[in-house]
Amino acid sequence: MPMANNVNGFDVARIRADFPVLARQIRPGVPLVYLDSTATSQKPRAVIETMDEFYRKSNANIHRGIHTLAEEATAGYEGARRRVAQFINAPSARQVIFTRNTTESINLVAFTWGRANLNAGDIVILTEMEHHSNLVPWQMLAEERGLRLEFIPVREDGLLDMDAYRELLELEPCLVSFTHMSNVLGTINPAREMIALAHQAGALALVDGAQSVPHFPVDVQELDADFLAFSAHKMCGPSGIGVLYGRKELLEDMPPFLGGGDMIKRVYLRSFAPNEIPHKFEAGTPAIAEAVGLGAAIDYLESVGMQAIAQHEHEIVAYALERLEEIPGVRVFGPSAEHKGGVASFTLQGVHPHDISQILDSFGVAIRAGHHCAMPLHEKFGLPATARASFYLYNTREEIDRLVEAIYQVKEIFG
Ligand code: C6P
Repeated sequence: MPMANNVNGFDVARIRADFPVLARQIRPGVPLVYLDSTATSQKPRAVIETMDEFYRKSNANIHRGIHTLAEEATAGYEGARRRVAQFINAPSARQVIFTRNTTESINLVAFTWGRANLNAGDIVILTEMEHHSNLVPWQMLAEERGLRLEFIPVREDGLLDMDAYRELLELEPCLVSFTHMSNVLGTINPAREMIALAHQAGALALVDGAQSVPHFPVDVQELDADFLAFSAHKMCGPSGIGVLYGRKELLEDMPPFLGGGDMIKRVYLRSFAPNEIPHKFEAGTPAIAEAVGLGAAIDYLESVGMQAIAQHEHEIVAYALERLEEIPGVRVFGPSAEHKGGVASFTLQGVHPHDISQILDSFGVAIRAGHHCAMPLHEKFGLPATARASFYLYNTREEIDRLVEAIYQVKEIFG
């Protein structure tokens, strides 16, 4: 088992030993420096082995069979749901819906709650720093329903303009949907305050937790969130499974999303009666082994301690900003480390981010380059793309040093 839940005793070497891929050499003598956890995290042995064991011992479909394997698979799947509920402090596991990912969770809200509740002229507030998955579903619904979308501006320093938000709330929106943490700027938005303000204005609040739930403690009751969406693959779990948390009354009133098996109570030739939550929103055979893997990922993260992870990432990003900013020609985007999670997006004068990424890869350093599915945000900063290094519990100061050395090599190659 990994280390103790103790900020001061954070033993990154021991954590790294839990992640087989981190021992990889990209080429002989060139060890991997994985700085792309915002795209997807690496997986600890505990998750890989739990899923392997599920397939070796208990694989069966859920909710359907009465044989031992079906009962074990169902217990694993529903146990994972309870584990997720505890992790985000949901009042009930019934409020945890398994989806494919954050994107599907947000689409589910837009196309069930949104279609049932929003009409021409209704206002949805988003922010300028949203990932496309919290923009496009609302644009699609706006087109269908004649909604009005408004955007909280991002200030030059990478923080949201809260005065502008207060003014937008005077328009009496129906929903405020925003990212808890930007995948480009790293900005951690004041979710609790934003939700309280939304509620005071009579609006519901959806939190895109794709980058928050994996990195620091998130408590849906403390936040008073109406909806929270996140993905397992960014939190040491497998791809193919995500979560939508919702307030019970809202979920109960919402129509189903997809139709098919498991989401029904009764089916007639011309009609059906939907199942109770959460099954109402889980049509067809779900990602069973992946749910079990997500449960193992949560066990792993909690054994390290979410607070300790947040503290470690804070130290790593502060060091990264300090080192990157000392490189002539490098410009780092987003707020100071105090308001930021483990993301450092930057440009290097005269070099396209794709070239940076490609050259860094030859030194074993994996970063992402592009618009990171946040084109409007890049446009706002007048950039087609940025290079992005992102950090998680397994990253070290030495890896930041390797990143910086590799950037100096890029500078040398480009003269
Ligand atoms: N951002 C990145 O490299 P999915 O793809 O559904 O698991 O997550 C979508 C998503 C939603 N919101 C935020 C804030 C995100 O960062 C992401 C995923 C990855 O930045 C992949 S584009």
